[in-house]
Amino acid sequence: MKQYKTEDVRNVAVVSHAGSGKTTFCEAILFDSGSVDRLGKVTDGTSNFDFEPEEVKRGITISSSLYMIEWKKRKINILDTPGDPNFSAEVAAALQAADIAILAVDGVDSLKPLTEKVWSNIEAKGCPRLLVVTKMDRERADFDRVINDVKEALKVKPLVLQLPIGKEAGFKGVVDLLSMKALTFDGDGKSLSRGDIPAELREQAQSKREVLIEDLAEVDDALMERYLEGEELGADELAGALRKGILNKVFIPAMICSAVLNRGIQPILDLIADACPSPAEMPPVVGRTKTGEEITRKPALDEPFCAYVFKTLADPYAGRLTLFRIFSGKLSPDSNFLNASRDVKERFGQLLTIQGRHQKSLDSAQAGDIVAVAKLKETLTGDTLCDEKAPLIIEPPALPQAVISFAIEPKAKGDEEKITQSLAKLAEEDPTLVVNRDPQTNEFLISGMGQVHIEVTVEKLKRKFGVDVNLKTPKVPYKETIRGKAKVEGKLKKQTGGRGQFAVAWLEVEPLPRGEGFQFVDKIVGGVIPRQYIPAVEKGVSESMNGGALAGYPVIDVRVTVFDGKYHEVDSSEQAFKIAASKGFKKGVLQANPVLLEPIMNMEIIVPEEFMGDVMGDLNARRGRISGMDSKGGSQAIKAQVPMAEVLKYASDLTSMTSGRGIFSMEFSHYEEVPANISEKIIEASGKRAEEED
Ligand SMILES: Nc1nc2c(ncn2[C@@H]2O[C@H](COP(=O)(O)OP(=O)(O)OP(=O)(O)O)[C@@H](O)[C@H]2O)c(=O)[nH]1
Ligand SMILES: [Mg+2]
Repeated sequence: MKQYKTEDVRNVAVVSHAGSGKTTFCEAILFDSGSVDRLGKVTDGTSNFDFEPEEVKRGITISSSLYMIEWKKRKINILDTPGDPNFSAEVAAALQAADIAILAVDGVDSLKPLTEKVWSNIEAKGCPRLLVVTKMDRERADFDRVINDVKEALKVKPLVLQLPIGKEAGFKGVVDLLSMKALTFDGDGKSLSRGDIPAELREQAQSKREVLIEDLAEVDDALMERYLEGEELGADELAGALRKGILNKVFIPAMICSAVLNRGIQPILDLIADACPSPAEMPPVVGRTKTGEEITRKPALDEPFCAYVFKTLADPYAGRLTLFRIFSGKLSPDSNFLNASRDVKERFGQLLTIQGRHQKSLDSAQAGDIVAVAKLKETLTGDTLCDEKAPLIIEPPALPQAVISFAIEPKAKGDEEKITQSLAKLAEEDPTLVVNRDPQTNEFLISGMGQVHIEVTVEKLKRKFGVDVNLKTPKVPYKETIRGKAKVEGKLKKQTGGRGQFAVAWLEVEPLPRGEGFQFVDKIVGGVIPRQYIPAVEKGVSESMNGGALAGYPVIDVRVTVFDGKYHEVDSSEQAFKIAASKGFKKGVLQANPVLLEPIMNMEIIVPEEFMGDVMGDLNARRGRISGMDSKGGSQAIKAQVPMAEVLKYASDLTSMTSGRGIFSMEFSHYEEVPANISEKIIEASGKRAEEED
């Protein structure tokens, strides 16, 4: 394959909220650039980006896809990302590989709460960005409204480069305000004609151009001076100001298109090729040495090789495919390198370029490019690959916290092992998938970013690995503790022929502050319990803490003091003291006012204002305590603490409450007492309440 210079590469990630038209826009790019012969559609399964069966079935993007095209002799790597918040980690990962973010906003729906979330990802990355207003052919598509919303909600300055020609279904093309020409598209949209601006748009175009020129002049003091003196600025000067303004993020250039009709795509490609920065113009990548010192690598060929792995594909047959962005140096096939994040050496086989679901082999790759290799052994997403002699680690973006958990069990007995292995494979390509066994409930749990994430995981388990599983709401890991103190005698006395068993341990049980766990205090004096039996007493207590006296849940936050006891020369043993202590502890807990504790979660919920009342009322009904509210451009962020037992299915409940427009995040905060009426039901249901015995 042709080798491109770093200066001739452009890396763009198309990002936005769900369904804004990102994939369709990317399809039109493939078609216009001649990479494919037919315009791919997400609606009929012919998409070159959304090709996984789980994506086709739902008509949404789940996994980001890469496709390389050529436009004006430039190599443009396009990363199409999912908009669904279930897969938001894919967006952050794609932005790590890209230099330019294209925010695709639906011309009808404009911004949504989620667009702001995505925008904060772009801001965190700090890269140049473009605004593409999509679906201009739809009824009530309104470019001006989107521009105003972007200005207000995202606090950036849109740079309007175009005007639409024709409305809705009659959207024919655009007025290019820089060249003051009308660009119209015919037939399949590939043929573009340049002509005069239609008479009815001339006046509007003129006034918009004036604003545009002034905005561009602001990029450069010298240019501004000449502009203010009334001088005419040349096309080259304006183009230079546009490049500089994009690179320095002075504004966000705004363009329009209809991807379904394939209108307006080519001018956007021109802007990417002509005015957007190449990797060579990007600041050096920052990493750290093993000892934490900061080091940088310039995007140049004479720097040591370094690359960041932003994506892993795990195919059960073809094996692992590792996608990475090269930040410095160059690379040839069959070379060795260091995975600095894991401190292991790996060997590259064949270098590959990714074209949607297909791959092509590459002779070499260099700074600025996005490529892949197959069958690396140790390397996973988020790792840094580098020259052995010049190691550095690039910090991966923080992964979002899982918000939903399910207990998972095989439909067929004996598939447990296969489930564990297959889930581990899936977690390789999806770092937001968390798989673990709850030590308390002994359930096998999968946790993720939402209902859809978990459902997709289950479908992939079946499709890729042939394992069928059932999902169940997980059990809440309740705990038990005590509120009062008690002094009790733990006693074992058995005289049934032969050698007897005898031990007495007097214990004091008392509560500890929340989160302190377990303390054991030995206050035995005068050898009333011989030294060698004290560890057995502690063991007897700690083992019986695993199943409390109320409902069989683990007991936490207690101090147990052994302060007196009795023993027998012949009949006492370690075992006897262990049993005596265990009986004593259970009795002590029952006498010390035992209570049930439940996990409380910290939640942040973001919803459009219109759903505020419903969501707040619902939180109250779930015993939630609202701790803060913050309004951000049409949406409300609510912070609350809610018992875990009440939000096990919150992801799907919020979706139905807000027609899918709400998002939330949740993490464990602390344990708290369960209110008495609820506690009584849980204890009843457990059937494990202990009776006091002697
Ligand atoms: N009328 C019209 N519909 C469009 C256009 N672009 C996309 N659509 C439709 O909008 C819907 C969503 O399009 P996608 O391209 O899948 O949107 P997306 O942003 O990639 O969606 P996610 O990846 O799931 O976030 C589909 O039904 C498309 O056919 C357009 O330019 N005009
Ligand atoms: Mg998509």
